[in-house]
Amino acid sequence: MPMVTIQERAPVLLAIALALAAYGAHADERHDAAYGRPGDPAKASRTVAIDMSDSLRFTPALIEARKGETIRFALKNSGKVRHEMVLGSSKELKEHAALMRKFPGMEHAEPNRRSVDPGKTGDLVWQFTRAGTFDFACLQPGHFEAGMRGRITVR
Ligand SMILES: [Cu+2]
Repeated sequence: MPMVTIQERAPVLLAIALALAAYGAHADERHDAAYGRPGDPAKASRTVAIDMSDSLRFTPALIEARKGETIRFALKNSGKVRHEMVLGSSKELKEHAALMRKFPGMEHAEPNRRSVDPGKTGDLVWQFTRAGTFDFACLQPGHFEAGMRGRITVR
């Protein structure tokens, strides 16, 4: 009976582990420094409703925030496939999208990410601690590349 041994799989597992480690290092840095941190839902100063659709767009795709503000993003998936909101810099999101394309099954929970099943709703609460321009995107395979992204300007 043919069997796949752990030795045969090792290079693939190692590649995934390295990719995740590299991404994790970015993620830690980002959560503390780059654009803010996971927000306390009780401290959200306002709610921004965002629709995610199978036309692979966020509505709205441009959001403005004030430095220090905690926003509750009320996400609605009005499509028939899964969508998600992932916050990050455009460079990080691009790298992460490439990883998702390579390893489509690779979904992991992160505080800057909220996946929503078709027809469902979900919240992502974030505190924007720095001024600047940041991005968000859907990293379901192919969605980022099709233009499912948006921008947040923090003043
Ligand atoms: Cu999507």
